Amino acid sequence: MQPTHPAGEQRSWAKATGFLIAIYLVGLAMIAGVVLVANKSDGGGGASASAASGAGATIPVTLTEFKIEGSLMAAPGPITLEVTNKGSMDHDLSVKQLNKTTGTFGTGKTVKLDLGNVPAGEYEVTCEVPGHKDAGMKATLTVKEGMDHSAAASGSEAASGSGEAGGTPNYAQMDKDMMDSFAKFPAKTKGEGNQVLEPKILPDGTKHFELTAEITDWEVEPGKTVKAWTYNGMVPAPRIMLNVGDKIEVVLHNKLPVATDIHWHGITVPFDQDGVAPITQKPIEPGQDFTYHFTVDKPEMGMYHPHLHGQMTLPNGMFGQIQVGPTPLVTGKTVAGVAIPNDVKPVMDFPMVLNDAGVIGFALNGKSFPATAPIVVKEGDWVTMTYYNEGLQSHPMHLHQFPQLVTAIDGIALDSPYWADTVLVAPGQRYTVMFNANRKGTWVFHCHILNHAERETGMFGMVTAVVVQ
Ligand SMILES: [Cu+2]
Repeated sequence: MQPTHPAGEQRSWAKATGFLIAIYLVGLAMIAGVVLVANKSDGGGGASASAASGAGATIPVTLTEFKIEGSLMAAPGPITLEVTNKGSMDHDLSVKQLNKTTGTFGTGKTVKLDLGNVPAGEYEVTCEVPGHKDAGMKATLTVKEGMDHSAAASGSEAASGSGEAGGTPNYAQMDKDMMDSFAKFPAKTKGEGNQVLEPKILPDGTKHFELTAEITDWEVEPGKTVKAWTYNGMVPAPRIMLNVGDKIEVVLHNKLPVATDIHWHGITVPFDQDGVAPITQKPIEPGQDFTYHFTVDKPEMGMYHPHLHGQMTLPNGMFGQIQVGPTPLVTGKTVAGVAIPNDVKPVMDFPMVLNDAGVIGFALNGKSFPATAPIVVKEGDWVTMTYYNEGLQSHPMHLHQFPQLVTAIDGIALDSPYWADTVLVAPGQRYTVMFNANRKGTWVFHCHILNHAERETGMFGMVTAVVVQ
């Protein structure tokens, strides 16, 4: 027997629920009211609270990676910016000349920024999260007699025509932009990261490496050159490839404007070489040199980067690969019914360094699609590769059609390797995989968090392809 509820009981339940929701909404409205009043009263810079009410412009502004969009023009008088973060990371909106900022806020949120009574003039509008302004998050607010922002076509870069700041997307334009973005791949680009760093061999056999930390121009994709924070002027930094038993020294020249250090992430080193200022060493001040020296005595897949100011320096480009011994490989084994031949000889062994923030933004090996390098092989070839996630987010890396055999995690070879078509790599992790490119075609290879790979103006960021000839 099924227990049944009389219809009347259900209705009263619905009524009660409706009542509770109503109370909840009233509560929310009250809280929102309090917040608005609080915002008005903390104006600080001489704007009168009453000026913000009544006539005056309210301009919708959208923040994304890395753009500020909106019709940034108005007549002199009270101006409020209604700022929405449509990006995938935290941003702020600041008008420094007016001493106003929203403060940092997260994805999906809208914050009202009351600029007060604004006289005629041009005002720079920026995101002050380190690196974001340089990456493109700046625009100009034009305040001029006779200006009406609602009548103006576009403020900064609403040129994509998608109506990001309100209105209907231009779908035909989106289709065209998408096709255009594919057509540009692979784009010719200046600068190549991950180049192997050759050591000088000292008389006692020590391998001597030199690294210079400095800010240099870096082309992330054609048309987007940023002030990257680099080792030896490249993103990712030079690869340091070692044999088990190597004794090494690495001299770091600090030409950055801040103190730094180098942490050998995933590499076994003595305490005073771990590169964690001020715990294991003194910070390396601007203009100073420091020499690390240690012996590597087992196979490891590591990466190196500053520990000091890591949240700024890593996203801006300071990361590289350091490897001891050969890349883990599985041969002569059957995994989930698939036999791996005894004589597998990968034609390619490459690092795929992931990044998602700072001036570099969403990128594979320091480049954003269409400037990412395709992996070009012949039908039947085996490939090994290792993901190094130096970013701030996890990335599910999806290779079309060719299952990836995960052979090692964080450089530790697995007793039970496994197949996956999407490999989730968290920040700080390294996943080593191998795959058999056994069918011809141009197979797409991308992060499957879709806004890391695509935006309304087409493909970008963490996308490349395996081209099998
Ligand atoms: Cu991603």
